[in-house]
Amino acid sequence: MGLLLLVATTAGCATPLSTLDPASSSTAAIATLWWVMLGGAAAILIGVTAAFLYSFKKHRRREVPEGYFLWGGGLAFPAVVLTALMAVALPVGQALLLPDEDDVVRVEAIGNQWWWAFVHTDAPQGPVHAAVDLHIPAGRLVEVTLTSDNVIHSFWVPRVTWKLDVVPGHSNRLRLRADEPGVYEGVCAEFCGLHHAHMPFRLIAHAGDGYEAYLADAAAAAVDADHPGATDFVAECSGCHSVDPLEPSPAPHLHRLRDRRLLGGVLAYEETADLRHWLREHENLKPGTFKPIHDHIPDDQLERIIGYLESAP
Ligand code: HEC
Ligand SMILES: [Cu+2]
Repeated sequence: MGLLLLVATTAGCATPLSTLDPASSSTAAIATLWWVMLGGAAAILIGVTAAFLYSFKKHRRREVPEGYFLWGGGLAFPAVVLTALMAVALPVGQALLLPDEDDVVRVEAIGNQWWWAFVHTDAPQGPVHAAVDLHIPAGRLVEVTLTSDNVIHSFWVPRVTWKLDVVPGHSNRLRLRADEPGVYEGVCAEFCGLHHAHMPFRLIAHAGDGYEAYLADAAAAAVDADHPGATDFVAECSGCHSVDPLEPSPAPHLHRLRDRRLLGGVLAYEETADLRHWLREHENLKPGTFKPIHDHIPDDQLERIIGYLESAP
């Protein structure tokens, strides 16, 4: 019965944010610890419930001496349980800190209100900037340096790594490794204001030399400067957004915008109409961000900008 209940409640656990569907050695260790704790807790629950029910029995053979409760229930029992738990948990904690290796890929993650910026600091052509999607090679050690210049965020990709706070004025370092190529969902795990829940990101782990190709592409992909929307973009948007991956951008980088699954972390981006909808309605879709309302931009100019952004390689 208990087993049935367990199966029923955990059957839905293979979701994109599930800690019970690990895709790395460190998250596998966390999942194991979780199962051990669940098993232990279930065993204790059964034991305590049985003792409780036994206490209702009318003709018990003898009274349980008080000392049993004090020394047994109060000291011996927790000592055994906590010692056992620690024996399991300590090695898990150790396993989370992946050892340093020579072959390490270094990236920076910057928490913003309310989106993530990423910098590939050791790209051959100089730092490559990106937003929302963090590309990495699968199977290799990645060291993420976490910083913020606003409030505290927390970087968490539940299937691949434990979470680590992103603290203003301080850099934290998190080592991670995705065992298999794939797209892994990430979230902010520390309340950071109004849109804390609206700053999802993706960890995209490439097979083979896909990561090197991504970096090379970023260098090669100069924006179509002849597009009629280019000057409009410069006039209205480039004060905050860049489309050149080789330069930093104070607001989300808009290079490869077409690859985004969501706009602003809130609106599904499937077709051009969605981008138009976001640019006209973002104050309703995600109120109170640091993005200005674009009401002063006439439709034809906005269309040119949209064409330019979607034309960018
Ligand atoms: C004053 C700075 C500023 C200007 C100017 C500005 N934006 Fe933004 N924009 C932002 C900020 C900040 C965000 C992130 C909002 C958030 O999600 O919290 C953003 C988000 C976006 C996004 C969503 C990006 C993503 O990662 O989902 C798009 C697309 C965008 N802006 C396009 C434009 C266009 C096109 C223009 C010019 C018409 C423009 N922006 C002008 C600040 C600006
Ligand atoms: Cu946050």
